[in-house]
Amino acid sequence: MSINHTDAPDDAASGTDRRTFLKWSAAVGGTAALVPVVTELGMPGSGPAAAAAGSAEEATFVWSACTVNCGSRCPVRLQVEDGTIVRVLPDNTGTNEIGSQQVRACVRGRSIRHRIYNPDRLKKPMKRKPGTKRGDEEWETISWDQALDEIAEKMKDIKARFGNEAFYINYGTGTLGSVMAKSWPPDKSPFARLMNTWGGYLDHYADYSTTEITAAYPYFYGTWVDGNTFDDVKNSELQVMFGNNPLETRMSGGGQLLVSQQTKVEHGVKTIIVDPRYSETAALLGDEWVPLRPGTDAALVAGLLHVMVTEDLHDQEFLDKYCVGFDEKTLPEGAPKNSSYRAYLEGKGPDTTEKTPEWAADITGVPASRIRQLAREIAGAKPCAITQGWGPQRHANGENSARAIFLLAAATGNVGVPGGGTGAREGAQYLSIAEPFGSELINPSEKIISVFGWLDAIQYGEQLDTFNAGVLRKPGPGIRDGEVPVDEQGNATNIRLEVPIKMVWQYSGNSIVNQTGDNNASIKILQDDTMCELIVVCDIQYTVSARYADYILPGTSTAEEDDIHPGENGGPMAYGIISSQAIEPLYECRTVFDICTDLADRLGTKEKFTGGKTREEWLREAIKQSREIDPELPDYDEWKAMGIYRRDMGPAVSLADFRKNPKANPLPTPSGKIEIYSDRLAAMAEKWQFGVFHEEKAGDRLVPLPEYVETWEGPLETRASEEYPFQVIGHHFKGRTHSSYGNVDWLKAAHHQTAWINTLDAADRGIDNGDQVFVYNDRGTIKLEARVTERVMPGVISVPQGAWFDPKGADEVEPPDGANPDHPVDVGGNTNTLTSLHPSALAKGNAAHTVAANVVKA
Ligand SMILES: Nc1nc2c(c(=O)[nH]1)N[C@H]1C(S)=C(S)[C@@H](COP(=O)(O)OP(=O)(O)OC[C@H]3O[C@@H](n4cnc5c(=O)[nH]c(N)nc54)[C@H](O)[C@@H]3O)O[C@H]1N2
Ligand SMILES: Nc1nc2c(c(=O)[nH]1)N[C@H]1C(S)=C(S)[C@@H](COP(=O)(O)OP(=O)(O)OC[C@H]3O[C@@H](n4cnc5c(=O)[nH]c(N)nc54)[C@H](O)[C@@H]3O)O[C@H]1N2
Ligand code: SF4
Ligand SMILES: [Mo]
Repeated sequence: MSINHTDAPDDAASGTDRRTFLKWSAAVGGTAALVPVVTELGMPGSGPAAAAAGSAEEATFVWSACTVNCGSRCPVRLQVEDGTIVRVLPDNTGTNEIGSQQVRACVRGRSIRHRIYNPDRLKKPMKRKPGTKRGDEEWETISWDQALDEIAEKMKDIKARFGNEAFYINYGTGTLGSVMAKSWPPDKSPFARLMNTWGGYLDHYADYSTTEITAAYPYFYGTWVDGNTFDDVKNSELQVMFGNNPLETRMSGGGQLLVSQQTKVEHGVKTIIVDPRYSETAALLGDEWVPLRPGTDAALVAGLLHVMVTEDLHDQEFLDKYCVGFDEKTLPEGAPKNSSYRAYLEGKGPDTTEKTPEWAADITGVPASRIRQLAREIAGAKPCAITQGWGPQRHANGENSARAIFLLAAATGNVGVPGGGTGAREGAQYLSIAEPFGSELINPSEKIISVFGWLDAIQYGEQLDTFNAGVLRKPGPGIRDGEVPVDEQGNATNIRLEVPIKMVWQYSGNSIVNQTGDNNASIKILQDDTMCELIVVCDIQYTVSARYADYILPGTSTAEEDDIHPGENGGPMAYGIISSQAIEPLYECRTVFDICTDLADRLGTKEKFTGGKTREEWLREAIKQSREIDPELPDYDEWKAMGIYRRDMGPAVSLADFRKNPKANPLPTPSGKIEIYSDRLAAMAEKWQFGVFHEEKAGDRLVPLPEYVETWEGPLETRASEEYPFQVIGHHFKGRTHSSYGNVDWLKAAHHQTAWINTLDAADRGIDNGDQVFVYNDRGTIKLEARVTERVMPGVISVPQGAWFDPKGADEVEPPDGANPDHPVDVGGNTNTLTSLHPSALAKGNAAHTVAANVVKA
């Protein structure tokens, strides 16, 4: 077998001997500096020549990968000495050219050794001590046999009393970049396969990244569509990015960071960033920054289109031919008079307000003169690349922000042409990698809940239905992701849950507490173990979520197993990585495949679960099946020896076929066209119920147009509030991938957790850069360092999301005057101590960037 590492143990499966155990203990016990660290600055040669020539050097390294969910995917070369990883090096193959680019790991991947050998690594199975509460953190260390016996018994009992839809796989993306260790999508994960052998489970739709936009898509484009790839911006006259920050959120050297930046360097296309924050992308790619209040993109778009329509700068021909509902004449049959977008702009709609630039300026904070200038510039640039990141949609009105930005691309005729785009996030090319292990067995349960609805499903179970909580049917023939099913007359149909969630399985995710929303409220729901009876966390670190588990199962990291990793977001370059096991599993850690196999054994479905294959045989089967679809792919052994395989597939222009011939290539909307006015949303608005599980608030309504909807804790509410006058957003941050890498010493030292606050706001409150501040609202209080900066607009605070929740009682840290004294102070500075469990209107999604709060000096 031609694998390229000589140091990986031959007896990898045989467990831990005492000698290597001691070495690991030294490496993780806060004494990592004892491990020889070779300087990583003098990088060995790069490029294809070095790769071909450097076989002696190569033999020292094992190809592994960073699999966390940062929207990129990187190979790392691990130098292993005597069973220990001593050094981490990035990809040294590929070139500097877009299309064959070197996929260099970012600062996080380069510090992966500190995550693998972290003092927080889980070592043995643990059980919550009887008589203690979830979160008390009193544990008994138990054997694997005891853990799996007890979990299996409890599962059988829950199944007997409630059936299979009482089992839920919680959101978790820590290993979404793998095939056999896959944590997302949940239906392709090993525990899903196990549940599919045993009667199924309750699944969820969408994800915490994109809930609102996922629900918006069916009602605009009919289905998910990407934007054009970033390299296609070379064909643009202008690039406008709404809340899109690839330089921080796609940080692989082979990812969109490289593609967007290199395209800018080579072609110099003017780039405008619309973001409340002067992001890394604004700093390094942008020529101009347009700061706006969070959650107001739809108002800005209305102001821009008002100017364009008034000055006849928009693309009326495109709207007439390809779209429904911009004008009265293209409204669907039965739509009320004055329900078109034009009527909305002109103030003829129900709100009777003209959407002048002055109107938009008041809401967005962007001056009217700037809106006029921007409208003329965007309309005059033929073509213009308009993209959005997912910050604008992770809001209480995010479905509408997403549709509004799509609309801007459509109304300027930029959809489906080179240099243009759909207004969605940039696209990328992918290899087709088959995943037979994850996709072969089907979940018999048809019902799915919103990814954010699981805490409601624990509390209210059988009361949840389509209209009050967004319970949907699994996508399949005729049902698109995120879409409400309709009957033969086209009316939305209602689906109801039958039982509450009784078991939560959390694998490779930190979304029990920390990543979901409202930490204090979530904990309260979870601490009542008569509701959710069983919580099992399988991870590699003792995470915040693990604190609230009943059983903790220590898993293996990517370095401790072989796997396949489909590449992500390489722009025109598709790629994939096959990683090799570099070290033996640490402590008593086991692969999730082995864990689920032994659990399946106890549930009587082992044969079905393994399908008669070992983990490695499944990996080989995946590549074998992939090669049946795409014979050019290397075979398993060849690929494993190379580590990374790449292919230049060229730029992608989204919806080019539709643009060329809309009759032959209709969109999957009922009209076959782009639906600016959605009659399905109009019909659903009549049936949708609010206020059943969460108090009804401003913004709880469905609207057929992509209009601006003012919401709870939106810009107008905060502006008028003395109690909570700030809008708090939580950007994705280079110091972590969510909470992953959040416990790495190097990264914590390099990237402090800070609250960004504008210089003027700070001066008003006597806050200096580096001061400790409290940020609080009625749901919670965080304490962290202030970063006083002009890089965030006044009235907005940005706290990087994903920090580890670290609550301290009043005896340790006294909360500030005005804060809710019932809550502890989170000195970790986790954004979800402040966010709400109130879902967005259509998606029932996490409105993570919609938060009102106050800030005071500590
Ligand atoms: N306030 C706020 N909240 C948010 C967001 C926001 O913008 N604001 N963003 C949301 C988004 S977009 C997302 S995607 C979610 C992400 O939420 P999660 O998917 O929960 O992400 P992580 O916190 O990274 O959790 C990943 C877990 O995987 C584990 N892991 C990492 N590597 C390995 C491995 O090799 N093996 C195993 N077995 N486990 C591993 C890590 O230890 C970690 O506990 O957060 C959401 N939460
Ligand atoms: N380094 C790093 N990279 C990551 C992640 C990470 O945790 N760390 N997470 C990954 C994951 S899972 C995801 S889903 C993506 C997330 O990618 P995004 O969702 O695009 O990231 P965010 O930081 O939430 O938002 C992007 C930008 O939108 C801005 N923004 C917030 N609200 C608004 C608004 O209302 N309007 C406008 N115009 N802008 C707004 C923010 O200031 C931010 O600069 O990132 C991925 N990449
Ligand atoms: S965090 Fe993302 S960009 Fe950084 S090394 Fe890992 S996969 Fe690559
Ligand atoms: Mo995400």
